[in-house]
Amino acid sequence: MTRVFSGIKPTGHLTLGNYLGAVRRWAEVEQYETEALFCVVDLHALTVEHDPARVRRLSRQAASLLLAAGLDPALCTVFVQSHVDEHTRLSYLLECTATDGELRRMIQYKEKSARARVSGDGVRFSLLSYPVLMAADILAYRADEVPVGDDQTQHVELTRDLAVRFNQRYGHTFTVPKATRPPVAARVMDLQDPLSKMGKSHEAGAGIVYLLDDADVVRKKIMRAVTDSGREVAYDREDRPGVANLLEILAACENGDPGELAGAYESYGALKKDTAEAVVELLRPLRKRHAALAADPGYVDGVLREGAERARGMARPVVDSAYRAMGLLPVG
Ligand code: AQP
Repeated sequence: MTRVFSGIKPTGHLTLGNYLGAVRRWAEVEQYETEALFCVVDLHALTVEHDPARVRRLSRQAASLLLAAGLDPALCTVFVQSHVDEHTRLSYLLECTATDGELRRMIQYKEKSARARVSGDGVRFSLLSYPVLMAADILAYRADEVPVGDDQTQHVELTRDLAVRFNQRYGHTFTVPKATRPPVAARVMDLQDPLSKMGKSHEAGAGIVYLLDDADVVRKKIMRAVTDSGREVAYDREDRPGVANLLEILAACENGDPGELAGAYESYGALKKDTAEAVVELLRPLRKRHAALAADPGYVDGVLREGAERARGMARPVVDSAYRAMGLLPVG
């Protein structure tokens, strides 16, 4: 059976981008069709300025939202990265496999390190090495596929390169994984700045729809989305990014096609109204289940404990064999 691994960083409140680009597919497809592991990758949240109490709170909230989105612990493994030591054990071996040059080429590193420099925060070394930890997250489970939004494909490419290099140098140890993406909404854009990705760690603003926003807030944000100067509703990502973003969001909600949907609208106002209602309806059950789960943190903690145990059992032998392959002396 195909094995799947994917993760979400507790760097902010989960957004519509996270849901349409990743989590919805995990819940609707992957957990049924594959052997799937889904992880709150909390160590990745430490690569930038963070408040420890907030990271803790957001980690539990992210786990609750994954369950509220429909992940079923009887079908898949849901856990927190820092609960399974194998990720950091393997990360070091992969640091000894990766090169400084290939890490400095990562687009996210270039963007985030530039932002950190401008704001006067130092650039943490872990920001550079973060894609190696991500590679360890995936390779420790010998995952075949990594369902992600577009922004993560470069990191999955690096993971593939590291797996191939390690296998060639030290003997076959890792499965070489591939990224998979959703058919639409692989990159949901900020509603106020449709040239930038809707990101949960970005400064909170009117352009980001959070999964836990009230229905009226969602409506307001979508109705105020920046569109383009034209009037005709056309699906054109290059020239009409704002409208294209709305069409993609609507298409994702309705399992439709953005190009075909464009033909059904004569005004931006009508498109915004339908998109807002579609998003509100899509998120309604999730918000309801989340409210119930938030009232029962003991249940969520139990799921994470069992998930970590299962994950550890899967990762341990793989990481142990990587240690041996690289020449480390086993405990006598
Ligand atoms: N806007 C998006 N559209 C489609 N997919 C998205 N994903 C994230 N944003 C979008 C996908 O969601 C999964 C988890 O994402 P993440 O936690 O790694 O990234 P984030 O929400 O983008 O969080 P940050 O902290 O704001 O990340 P940076 O600043 O690194 O972009 C992934 O599968 C991702 O592709």
